[in-house]
Amino acid sequence: MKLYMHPISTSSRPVRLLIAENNLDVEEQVVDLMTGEHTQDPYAAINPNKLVPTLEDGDFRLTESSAILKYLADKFELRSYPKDLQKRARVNERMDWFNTQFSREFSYGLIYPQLFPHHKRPSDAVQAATLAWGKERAAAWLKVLDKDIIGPNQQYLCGNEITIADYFGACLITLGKLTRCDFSAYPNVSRWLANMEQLDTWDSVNEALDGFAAQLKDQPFVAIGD
Ligand SMILES: N[C@@H](CCC(=O)N[C@@H](CS)C(=O)NCC(=O)O)C(=O)O
Repeated sequence: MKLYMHPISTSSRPVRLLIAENNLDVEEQVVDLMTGEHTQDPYAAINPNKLVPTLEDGDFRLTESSAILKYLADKFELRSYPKDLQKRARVNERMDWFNTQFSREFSYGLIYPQLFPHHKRPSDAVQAATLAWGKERAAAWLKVLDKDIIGPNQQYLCGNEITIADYFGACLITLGKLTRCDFSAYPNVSRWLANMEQLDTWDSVNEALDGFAAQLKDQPFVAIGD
C-alpha cells in the first residue's frame, strides 16, 4: 500500500499520524506541492483533483483523507474506529463536523486565503471581508467544540478513547499554528490538543508543519485569539 502525501498538508498529516501510531505497513511517497508536482502527470492522472493525499492499495485508489482514515482503520481492524453502530456513528459525525462546517470557515475562510495565492481574494476589500467572516464563524464553531463536543469531562472527541476523529480534527485545527492562532480562550480544546500532542509520533509527524510555522513567524496574519 502506498500513500501519496505532503508532510505539511493538513489532509495528509492525520493519515500519516494513524500510520505512524499504529506502525501500519504503508509506504509513503512525497508529492511536492511547492513545485506543483501535484498538478502534473503522473500524479494528476492518479488523483484528478490534483490534491493530496491519495492512497493506493493494489489497483484500488482512494482520495479524501476522511475516507482514507476509515479505510485504513477497517483494513487493519483498529480500535480507533469502533464497530459498534452508535459509537461508529458518533465518530463519523465528528469527522463530518470538522470536514464541513468547521473546515469551511476555519481553513477555507480564514487561513487558506492568507497562505495560498490561489485562495487569495481578488481585492483587499473582499479579502478583508472574507477573513472577518471566516474568523467570526470559526470562533463560533470553536465555542461549540469546546463546550458541547468536548466539554469538561472528556479526554477526546468521542469520549475517553482516542478515535480516528481525533487524528482528523487535531491535524485540521493545528493548521492554525501557521497563522499563530491562539486557542487559550477554549480550555477544553486546548486540553484535548495537549492530549494529542502526547502521542509518541505527534512531533515527528508534525515536524514539517512546525518548520513551516517558524518560516512564517514574522508575517502578519488575522488569527483566532488576536
Ligand atoms: N478534502 C480533501 C482535501 C485535500 C486538500 O485540500 N489537500 C491540499 C493539501 S492539505 C492540497 O493538496 N492542496 C494543493 C493545492 O491546493 O494546490 C481531503 O480531505 O483529502
